Amino acid sequence: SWFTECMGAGKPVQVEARHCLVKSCPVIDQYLEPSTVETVSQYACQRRTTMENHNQIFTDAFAILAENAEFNESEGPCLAFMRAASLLKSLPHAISSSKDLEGLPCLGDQTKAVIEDILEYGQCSKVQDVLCDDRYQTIKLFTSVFGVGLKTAEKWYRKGFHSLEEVQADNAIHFTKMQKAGFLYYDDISAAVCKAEAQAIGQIVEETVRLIAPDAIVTLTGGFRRGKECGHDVDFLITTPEMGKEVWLLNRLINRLQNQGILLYYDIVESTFDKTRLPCRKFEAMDHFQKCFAIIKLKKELAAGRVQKDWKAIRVDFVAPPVDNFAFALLGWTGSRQFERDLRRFARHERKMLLDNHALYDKTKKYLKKKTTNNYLALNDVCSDLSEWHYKG
Ligand code: DCT
Ligand code: MG
Repeated sequence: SWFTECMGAGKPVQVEARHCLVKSCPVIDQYLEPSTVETVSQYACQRRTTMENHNQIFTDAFAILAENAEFNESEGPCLAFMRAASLLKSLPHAISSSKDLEGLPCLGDQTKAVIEDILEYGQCSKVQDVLCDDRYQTIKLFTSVFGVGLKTAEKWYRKGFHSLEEVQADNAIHFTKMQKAGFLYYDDISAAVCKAEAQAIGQIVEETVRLIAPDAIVTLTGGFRRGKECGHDVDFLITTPEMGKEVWLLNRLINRLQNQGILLYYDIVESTFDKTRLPCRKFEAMDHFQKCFAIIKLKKELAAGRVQKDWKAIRVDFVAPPVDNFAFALLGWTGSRQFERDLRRFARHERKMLLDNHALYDKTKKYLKKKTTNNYLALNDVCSDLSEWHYKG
């Protein structure tokens, strides 16, 4: 009944219950095109996804297979598993038989076989094989160190190392400043950051920024903005109403945190923001804003769980976009990865536009939309149905 209600009277639509997403919401429905309500969209940005995952048994399996494919640099399979996981997370019910998969997008033979295995045996042998795989286990361990990417992890694995102790004991390895911090604070930063800890860090950042620039904008982003209960870091966007002052603000913030004695590590990545070289066409390319990857001390009283020392080390990312690009930076840094990927794909294929963390570009007009207001309008067009529910979900 909710479906006919939102489709309007006199327009009966036949759709099977298993393909409906969530209950009608007037705020959302006015933006949704009939086709997106009728079927499950292939785009994550067109699917209502809440924090309630009814298919965790499958999505956990896909996460492992995707990670393993990433470690093997098998881009196609990695993407396929991530897409399948994202799709299953949006379903308002648990998959209980292979019949439930009929008509769903983003599922190929391989992903369906995984689901069928789990339905039949409670687990998937492919996933079990990955979990027992020496290379997977070791690469996972090595890449869990802050500052260690796939290339470095592979190098260490090829040297025959299997533990962090073995790696650290090798005098021939030169560790970057980031990796040294990664090893030093490994126990703390490999533990999840919970919402209360993120909020406590947010308060410190907010208060410190206010002392520097009372009119500055500080926004918690990343997984915590999506409502996640825990994450691996805390992400912030900071900017000033005055264009160009944001870099100064970020530098001052870092100085102040350092003076407070709570900055354990920081790495400022200078802005390479060059409007003449936009749009950035590389799909997963990072943006060009000034940013800082940091590790901050959070007092024991504010940290969740058992902490041996007086403080817990927390990974924090700061990004400082110019205020004109703030909306796009916020959209890009809110995530999830799959949501961002699909939002860009949707903009490109369905709206003939290019979206990145800096702006939205109209491909048909072949120029960068100059006025920020235009960008905001265009952005609204692409993801009008997004702000109201995705981030609140
Ligand atoms: N992001 C992206 N593409 C990537 C990496 C990141 O679009 N390849 C965006 C989406 C999320 C945001 O940046 C912040 O990144 P993370 O902190 O890595 O992600 P998260 O969703 O906040 O996850 P976590 O809770 O583990 O921190
Ligand atoms: Mg994060």
